[in-house]
Amino acid sequence: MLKFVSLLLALSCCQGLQHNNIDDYVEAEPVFQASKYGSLWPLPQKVQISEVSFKLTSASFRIVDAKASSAGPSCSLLQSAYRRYYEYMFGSAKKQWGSKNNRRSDPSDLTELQVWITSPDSECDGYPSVTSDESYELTVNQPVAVLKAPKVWGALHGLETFSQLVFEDEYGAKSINATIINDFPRFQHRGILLDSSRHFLPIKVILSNLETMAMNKINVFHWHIVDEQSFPYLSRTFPQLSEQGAYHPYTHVYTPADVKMVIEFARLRGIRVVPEFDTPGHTQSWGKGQKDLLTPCYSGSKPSGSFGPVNPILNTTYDFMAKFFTEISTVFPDGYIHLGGDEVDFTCWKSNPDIQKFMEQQHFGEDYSKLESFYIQKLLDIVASTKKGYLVWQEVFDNGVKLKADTLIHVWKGNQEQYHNEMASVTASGYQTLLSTPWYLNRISYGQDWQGFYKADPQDFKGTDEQKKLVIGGEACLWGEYVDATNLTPRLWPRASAVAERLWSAKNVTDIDDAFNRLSLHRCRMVERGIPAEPLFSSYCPREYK
Ligand code: CP6
Repeated sequence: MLKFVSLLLALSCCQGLQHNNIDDYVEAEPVFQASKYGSLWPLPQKVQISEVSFKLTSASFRIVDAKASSAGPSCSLLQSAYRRYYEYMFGSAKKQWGSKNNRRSDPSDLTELQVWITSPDSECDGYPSVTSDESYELTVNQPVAVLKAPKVWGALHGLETFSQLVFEDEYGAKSINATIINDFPRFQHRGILLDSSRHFLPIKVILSNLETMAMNKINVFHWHIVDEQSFPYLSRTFPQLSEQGAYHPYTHVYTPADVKMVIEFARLRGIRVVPEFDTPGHTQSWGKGQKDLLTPCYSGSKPSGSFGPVNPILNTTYDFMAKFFTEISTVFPDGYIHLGGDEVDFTCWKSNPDIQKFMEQQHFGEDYSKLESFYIQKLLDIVASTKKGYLVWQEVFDNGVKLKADTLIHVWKGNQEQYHNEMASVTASGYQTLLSTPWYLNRISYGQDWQGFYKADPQDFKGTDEQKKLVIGGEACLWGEYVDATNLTPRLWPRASAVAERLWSAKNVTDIDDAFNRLSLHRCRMVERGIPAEPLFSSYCPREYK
């Protein structure tokens, strides 16, 4: 077996050797070769790495505000990020951090990273949004390294990149090469969906995955918080929803304080929290705590005792939704709410005589997708009145619901040809869109499936440049039927990292061998940072036995 190539050789080039791919795993001989980009992930837009290197020591190195920065010591978002990244680079060396004396240093050491927020409004106390400026410029040189960013959001990404440039030489000393990086995301919406309904996800699992999202420059946590199986969201307005609908009314719920904590933890890492409250389907758990919300199904002329989707023909349904989404719009600060609208099963609606009568009155004929649209349209009006934008699953568009022009259509269905067609027709209608179909991480198989995730490109469909611009990004989905706290993290990472690079880096970053080499190191770094990310292939990490 070939030896792991030392990170010191990160600058040597890498032609000729290739790792083995999925098709020859039987005789696979793992070969690791250093990328000239070291362990950078996702790859920045423009990178120049020189062969000149500097040493960093925990005793002498500091991350500080640049004098001209518009964010000073009062910006706790940045101050806590400095501490976080200092600890990632040097371990939790509490003694060194903050002690001004004992700063012995070699003249060739790099002693400072100055963080300079250049725009007058740093947005330090704000929330990230779909239009946030996430760009940054990083210059590592003597005597100091400088990280320039218009807003704190770019600075957070730049700190992560800086920490990825630091490597250990063969004696364990920290080093960094002189480097110039100019970076910004290819897509504004780079998300991960987690599902806390099929299995309850403890807060600490959610937080640790937000931390990992930041390491991958993922900026949206799509929180599929409730579904058929359980309703863990504790609503102040309707507490009976989780009292009756959660797996457990006290232990398996997200209290208002929990939700606040998730949102603030995410904000400090430049991550938006977009909640999904999926209706009218996927709502069995809602029915337990809210009488008459769901449609009673009939067996012949009698109610069967079971219930179907939300009952779209009662005024009480819309009164409930108005109150419920008014609460949601104040609890979640993001500009968008995901309203679901997927996979509505019409069987129960069809069986119910009151619904049949309503269908006749409305001249819907036998087309129950018209009834679904009737419901969704009323729901969209309710949510629009809370001043929020909304995302919906593709069925809502497919059914021809009249949508506000700024609605985001989330494409999740079909094979490659089908989702390409869907992206083409959604954008031809002028809507912005978001892709998930190729990134269902809940699907697992033997081998390096990350390569398939890596190769999918959200703009690879037939359409004009105008249409391509309407693609705002994508999301990796980890549906929860077979996932709970025991297996969530290794199932998500580093597979979601493949999606992260596709959504951040330039379109022409497609070298799968270079990606393998960088991703192997990035995965080892996640492991060193305490994240149990699964291996890509036969290999070992440089410091795994420490
Ligand atoms: N739950 C909800 C799900 C899925 C969807 N919506 C889903 C469908 C197919 C697969 C995985 C998940 N579990 N509410 C579809 C958007 Cl393969």
